[in-house]
Amino acid sequence: MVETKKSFCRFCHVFCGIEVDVDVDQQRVLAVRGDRDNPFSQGYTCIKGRAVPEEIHHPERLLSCQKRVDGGWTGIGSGQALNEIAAKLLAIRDRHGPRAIAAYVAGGAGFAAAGVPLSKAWLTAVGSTGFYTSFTNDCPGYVIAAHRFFGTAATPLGLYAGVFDMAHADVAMFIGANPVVSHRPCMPQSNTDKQLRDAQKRGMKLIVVDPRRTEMARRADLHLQVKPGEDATLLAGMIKTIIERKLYDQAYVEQYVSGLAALHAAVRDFDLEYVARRTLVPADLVAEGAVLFATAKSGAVRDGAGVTMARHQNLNLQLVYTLNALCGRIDRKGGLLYNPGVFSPPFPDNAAPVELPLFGESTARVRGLRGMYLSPGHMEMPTTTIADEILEPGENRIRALLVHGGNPVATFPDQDKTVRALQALDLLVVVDPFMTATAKLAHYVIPTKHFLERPDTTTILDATFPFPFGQYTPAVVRGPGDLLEEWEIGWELAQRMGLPLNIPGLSMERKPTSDEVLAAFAGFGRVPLDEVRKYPSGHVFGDLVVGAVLPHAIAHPDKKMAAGHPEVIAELREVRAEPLIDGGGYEQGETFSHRLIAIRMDEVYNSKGQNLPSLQKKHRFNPAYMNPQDLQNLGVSDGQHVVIDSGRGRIRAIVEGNAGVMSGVVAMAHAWGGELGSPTGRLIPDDERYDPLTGMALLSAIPVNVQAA
Ligand SMILES: Nc1nc2c(c(=O)[nH]1)N[C@H]1C(S)=C(S)[C@@H](COP(=O)(O)OP(=O)(O)OC[C@H]3O[C@@H](n4cnc5c(=O)[nH]c(N)nc54)[C@H](O)[C@@H]3O)O[C@H]1N2
Ligand SMILES: Nc1nc2c(c(=O)[nH]1)N[C@H]1C(S)=C(S)[C@@H](COP(=O)(O)OP(=O)(O)OC[C@H]3O[C@@H](n4cnc5c(=O)[nH]c(N)nc54)[C@H](O)[C@@H]3O)O[C@H]1N2
Ligand code: SF4
Ligand SMILES: [Mo]
Repeated sequence: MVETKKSFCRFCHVFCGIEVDVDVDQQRVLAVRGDRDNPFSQGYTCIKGRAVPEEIHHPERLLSCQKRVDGGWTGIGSGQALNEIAAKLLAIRDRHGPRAIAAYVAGGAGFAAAGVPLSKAWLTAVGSTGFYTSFTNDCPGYVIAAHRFFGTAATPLGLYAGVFDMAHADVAMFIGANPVVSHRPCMPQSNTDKQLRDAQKRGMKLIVVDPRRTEMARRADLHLQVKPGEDATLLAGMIKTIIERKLYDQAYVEQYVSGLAALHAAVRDFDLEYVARRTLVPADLVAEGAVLFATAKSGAVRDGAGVTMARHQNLNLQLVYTLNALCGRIDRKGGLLYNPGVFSPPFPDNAAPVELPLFGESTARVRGLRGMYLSPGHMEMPTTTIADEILEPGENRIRALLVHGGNPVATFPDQDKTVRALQALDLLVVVDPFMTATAKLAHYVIPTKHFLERPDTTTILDATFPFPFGQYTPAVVRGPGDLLEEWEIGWELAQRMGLPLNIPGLSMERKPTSDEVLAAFAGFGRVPLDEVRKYPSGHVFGDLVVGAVLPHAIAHPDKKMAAGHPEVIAELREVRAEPLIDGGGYEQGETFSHRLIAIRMDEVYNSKGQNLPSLQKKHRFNPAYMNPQDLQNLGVSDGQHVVIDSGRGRIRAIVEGNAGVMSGVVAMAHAWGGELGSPTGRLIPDDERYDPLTGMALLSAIPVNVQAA
């Protein structure tokens, strides 16, 4: 018998509403399609979501825990695996102390409401601060920029400075973000293409800043094809134009923004001829972009990986916040708004924000890096230091690592070092449904239930939806064997190690049900979980709020957003003092031919999806997209190999000509390699060209030389 059940997709961070056809006798998922009754995604799914039946019933999906014995794998029960792991962890802690145990928790665990918090709570109970996530390998610059600009990273607007109220915007500018493919949060994230088209039909102007003429750039009113890594210069030029032509919102700035004079002094030298020579965007287009953005009645700039991963990433984000603030777009209709959420605790009227130190008390043993606070009580250590923290001898060396829903071999910089480090561990436990490149190095691999096999809520994305939206889903099918859910990893390890978890509403006396765990995490919200459960397709519980956070939610004593923060001014001057270099290099004497930029592919999510047949139809590898003229100069054509060399690593890649990629640029997705594709992580060192505050590696706009293979 076939039944159709409502749920939401958790293949990626978007959570589109889905209808799932299930053969209830066989407990098989037959098809997944968009749920038109879901008010958030309105029937939209992408090709990855529709491929979920292939993922859940994949022949290579692990259906039992795997233990490495004599170089091979033996299937064991999950209870047995956890017993053995807990005993080993206790022994390591007794011998070497709690910091010898660390956890890297990433996307695979992150899309379950209680996955990350339970693993974090377990590690805290262990007594270790060695908590790492993909965030510090992706966009830690937000924490720095928010701290400088708002005075706290715990702003009620969140690190993205609010949700884009695009439905009421007259202009949208995307810099280094490609939400049509990536569905980046707060942009808005589901059905982005249609929402953009609808807004454009209504008259909204679209500006895209990207070294590639992406599909979105092609239908933009203005495409600024910037040289990768030069965004700070471009933004400085736009800000200079807006200040000097007095196009900013003077009343708003007077009331809510400080440091305008210092900012102006720092951008004064970015005259548009200089900006054009450096960014390769013609001066008149830089001015046109500034005028178009500033003179619209409402709108926002949204940023993405192109600026959070390239050079001057903290400054880039600060300048994006600044551009929004100068034009009066934060906390204003059609701009960036506060989403009170559904499962989040409400931010009371006129409340002061939570003060939050930037750095935590815990330090890395390398490069002088420190833990950062993302929110109160939540500190993360820089992920780019994990490999060294394992390899460096001495006290507090990491000896046991839990990798929960992540794939370090595919996604960390310096792949060789990452592999060496993982091999040097006394205990590597990988929680993953597949035998990934990382899992292959583990002592234990613990597969978990598929997302359609567990109940869940939209709690983790609460404040990123385009309106306060909430959904609960029951499990759609039963999971096979004795597989655990994401939250059970932390709970079971804590229980076996005799450690209490500090989570209000959860006791260690009796194992809670999944629904009880979900209720505990929803318990502080504006809307009770039982209310949310009444709506199988999810529900919108009110609107985004205009005028909710300014000025009281700014933590600076003057209650103003700091556009002239001294560290920002200093970095702007540094940028201005940098030499103008032709080609890919940054420094005098560097002779790199290209810059390699990070892009996302439609058909995969980082390393996920590469093994699904319908997604493999598009590509079985990650092409190196290059301008056809560049390919001709190299004497190679589509499908042929090039060698890409960063000076620190080299990879072979298969080229594909694309006239939309600007000359001098190689565009590639990451997380490929092994049997399929080219691992760009091999080109990227973790100890050179990294951000000195966050340790973030240079993941985009990387100087490289390209040659025919
Ligand atoms: N389909 C799919 N979706 C994904 C993912 C995936 O792998 N596949 N990954 C997810 C993850 S983990 C993340 S963090 C998000 C990222 O989501 P986004 O932030 O939207 O990132 P991208 O889609 O890579 O778009 C970044 C754009 O920046 C451009 N770019 C690169 N370097 C520069 C630069 O120096 N300057 C400027 N101005 N632009 C530059 C690229 O050409 C690209 O078009 O996507 C998420 N969504
Ligand atoms: N060179 C380079 N490196 C990069 C980037 C780049 O652009 N260039 N981007 C960076 C960014 S933005 C990010 S976010 C990181 C991503 O880094 P990671 O999050 O480490 O990478 P993913 O490939 O998303 O890993 C997800 C893992 O979760 C597993 N998984 C899938 N479903 C489940 C589940 O239900 N439960 C569990 N437990 N696991 C599951 C998948 O099999 C996969 O192994 O990579 C970063 N690295
Ligand atoms: S964008 Fe695609 S993969 Fe992500 S939640 Fe929606 S349907 Fe699933
Ligand atoms: Mo990411």
